[in-house]
Amino acid sequence: MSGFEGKEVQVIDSHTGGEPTRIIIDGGPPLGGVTVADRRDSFRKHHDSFRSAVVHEPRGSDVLVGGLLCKPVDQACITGVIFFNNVDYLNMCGHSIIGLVVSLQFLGLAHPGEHRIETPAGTITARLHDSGEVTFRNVASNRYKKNVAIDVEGYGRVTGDIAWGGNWFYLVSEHDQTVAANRIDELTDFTRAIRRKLDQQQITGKDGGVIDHIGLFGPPTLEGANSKNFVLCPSGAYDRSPCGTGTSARLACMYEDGTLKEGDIWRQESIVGSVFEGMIEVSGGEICPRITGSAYITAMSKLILEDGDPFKTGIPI
Ligand code: PYC
Repeated sequence: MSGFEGKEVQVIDSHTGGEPTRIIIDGGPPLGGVTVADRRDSFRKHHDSFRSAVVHEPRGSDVLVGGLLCKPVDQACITGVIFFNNVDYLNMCGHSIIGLVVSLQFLGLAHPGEHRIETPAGTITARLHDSGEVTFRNVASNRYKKNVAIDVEGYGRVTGDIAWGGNWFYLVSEHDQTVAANRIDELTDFTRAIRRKLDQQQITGKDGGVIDHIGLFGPPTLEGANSKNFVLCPSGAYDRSPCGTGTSARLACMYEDGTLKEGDIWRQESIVGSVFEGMIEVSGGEICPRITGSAYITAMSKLILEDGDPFKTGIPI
C-alpha cells in the first residue's frame, strides 16, 4: 500500500438513522497539505488504497461512509474530517457528521455543547444536546437549476431540481414511483437510470460538479413526518438515513419556492423509517440548513491489514 506502513487501523463504527459511518481514530496514513481540501487531495493521490481497504469488502460495504480525522486549519475546530465511500471522496456527509460527534462523545473527546468541524466543503457547526441528539448547521445550500427535464430510458420524461447541500443532488418530487421500503430494488433501478442519463447528457452542478446523489420524495408514512425519501448515493447503494446533505438541498429548494419559511420545522423520513428534523436559517443572504438526528455506536474495532492477504486493500468493485 503506497506510503502506508500500518497494518492495524483503529476504528469506531456508528449508524445514524440506519446509515453506517466508520471513523478512523488511529492508524490512518499521514497527509500533506494545509487545508482539509488539500489533505483530501493528498489522501486521494497517495493513499487511495487505504480508502479502499477500509470501506470495500471484505472489511466494509457499499453502504459504509468512512471518515478520516485530520488536523484542522482553524484551531477552534475539534477536528478536520475527510469523508469517503467505496467509489470516491465526499465533500460533506450529514449522517456522518452526526455519527462523528456521537463517536467523539463515546471516546470522551466531545461533551454536550457546540463543536466546529472542518470538512472539504467548509466548516460545520454541530451541537451535541444533553439528549444525545446532534444538530448540525450545514454549509450554505442552494438550488442551481429548477425543473431540469431528462428522458430516462424505460421511464420517460423526469423533471428534477439540481441543488447543492454539501454534495450535488438531482431532486425529483413528481414521479409515478411509490416511495416504500418494499420497493427498494425498483427505486434503485429508477434512480440509477436517472444518474446514467445525467452522466450521458453531461448535466452537472455548478462548475461541472458531478451530480452523484439522486433524491426521490413521496408522502410520509410516519405520523408527524412531512415527506419520505429515497436517496441513491454515489456508491449505487441507497441511504438508510434521510440524508443530511440531501435534506439540506431539498430545504433550500423549498425555501426558494416559498413553500418553507425560515424557522419552519421539516421532518424528513427515510426509506427505512428514520427521521431527521430540518429547518432553514438565512444569514448574509445564504441559506444555511440545520439538521437534527441521532446516532448510535455499533462497534469499536481494529481492522487488520495482513501482508499476504490478496484482499488487503479490499475488493475494488
Ligand atoms: O447524510 O449527507 C448525508 C449522506 C450523504 C451520503 C450518505 N449520507
